[in-house]
Amino acid sequence: MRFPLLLTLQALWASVCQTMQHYPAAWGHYDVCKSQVYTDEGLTWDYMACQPEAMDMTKYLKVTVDPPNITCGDPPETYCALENPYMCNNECDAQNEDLAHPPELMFDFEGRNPTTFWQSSSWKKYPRALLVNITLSWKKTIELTDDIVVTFESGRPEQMVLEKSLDYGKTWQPYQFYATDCLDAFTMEHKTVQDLTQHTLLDIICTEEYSRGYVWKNAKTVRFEIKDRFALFAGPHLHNMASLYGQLDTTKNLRDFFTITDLRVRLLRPATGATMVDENNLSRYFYAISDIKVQGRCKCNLHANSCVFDKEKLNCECEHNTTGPDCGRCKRNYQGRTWSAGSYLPIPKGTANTCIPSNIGPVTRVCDNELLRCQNGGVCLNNLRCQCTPAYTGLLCEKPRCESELGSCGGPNSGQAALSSTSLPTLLLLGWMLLRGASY
Ligand SMILES: *[C@@H]1O[C@H](CO)[C@@H](O)[C@H](O)[C@H]1NC(C)=O
Ligand SMILES: *[C@@H]1O[C@H](CO)[C@@H](O)[C@H](O)[C@H]1NC(C)=O
Ligand SMILES: *[C@@H]1O[C@H](CO)[C@@H](O)[C@H](O)[C@H]1NC(C)=O
Ligand SMILES: *[C@@H]1O[C@H](CO)[C@@H](O)[C@H](O)[C@H]1NC(C)=O
Ligand SMILES: [Ca+2]
Repeated sequence: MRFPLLLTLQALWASVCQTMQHYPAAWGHYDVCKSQVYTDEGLTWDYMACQPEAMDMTKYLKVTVDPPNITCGDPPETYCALENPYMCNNECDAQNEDLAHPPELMFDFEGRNPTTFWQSSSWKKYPRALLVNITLSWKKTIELTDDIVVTFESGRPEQMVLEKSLDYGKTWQPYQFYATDCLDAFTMEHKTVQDLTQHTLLDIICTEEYSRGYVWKNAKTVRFEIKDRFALFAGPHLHNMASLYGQLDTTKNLRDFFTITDLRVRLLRPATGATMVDENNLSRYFYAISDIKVQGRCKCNLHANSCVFDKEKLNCECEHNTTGPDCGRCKRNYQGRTWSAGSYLPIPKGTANTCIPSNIGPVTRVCDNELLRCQNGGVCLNNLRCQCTPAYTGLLCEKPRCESELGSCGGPNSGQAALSSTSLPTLLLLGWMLLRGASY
């Protein structure tokens, strides 16, 4: 009874595949790399462009705070409220777990109150700037899929820059500037993401939207708006992701804009809540961050639909016979053509651009009728081997048979002539074999 069951399952699977093809919208998220389909030749694999699910990327990062001893609590310190210098009940002590504010608290689970947060030491060295860098590193290329949101526990900083790196922290580019006064802080005009168009989407702007108004105690977040930028192509509710994917496919700059390996929050000036800094009570000025949100997916060049965290590092689980952390090259023995990324086009299945085995394609011919010609009357059979006349041997019939049976040859000139007339193709063949050997 097993046999009919198997057949039924196969029929079911095939009909599932067919159904999926009839409703492309339902699976237009590029979440399968291949599926089995019935064709005239029977059951075969159909390969598609694919990508991992978007996920909470803060679980996989390493955080570094610079300068190293800027986190509060060593030595212990008491802070006053920004709004009220007499309200000084915020204590920080690195030695006491209940009073410590280490960097990890920016990424822990935020349940109900009270919030947990990282805090810097206070602005004791005023008027020297209080500069802090918070660097998030993934050791993996990732693509952002949602807004970056930084939630401040105290006032939002008066000046900060969000930066990104695409080369594991070697070089940095600004993503967005934030200030209470953009002109004064960065000699830039104030803009918001709403001022951007499809043509200016890659512009780096300075915004005052997230720095002003410490009076509203609930305004605690600073954003880098990914979704508003996506919406310029995909429409207000991102209902037309196909349009965005089409753009991403054809515009490398756009793709790279949303791609990072590291992020850096550069805190340049804390909230002061007034035009004048109260020099008599600098315990009111510091940075405190309760949460940072980063949503994204591993960049796998559309060759993987999952990404695993192993040995402290994210890695794509590559399909389509690709390999590497980002599926950025073809596997050994699958270098039949040069590697290329998968493509979102045509929507919704995309193109897998799989790597193909090295031993198919024109380069693997042993003989043909142009360059690799069989010598001395040999005949090329199916490009696979030369059928030599009785007097000759070798891959291209280039060797007189008598060479192996020393001394039994005719004149010394006959061998010589045969050798020189065949040397070019033989060398080509030899070189080709060496190259192939090296690529294995
Ligand atoms: C913060 O990073 C920037 C480069 O992104 C660097 O120039 C600056 O010196 C760093 N500041 C600190 C306090 O480490
Ligand atoms: C941090 O360490 C440096 C040198 O190691 C020192 O100059 C600086 O005063 C320290 N800062 C704090 C806030 O302890
Ligand atoms: C200033 O800070 C200290 C703690 O450093 C606090 O005891 C004092 O009440 C604060 N306020 C004023 C107005 O001095
Ligand atoms: C990769 O190679 C294996 C072994 O030849 C093959 O079974 C598989 O279908 C290939 N996958 C793709 C996507 O070409
Ligand atoms: Ca927290």
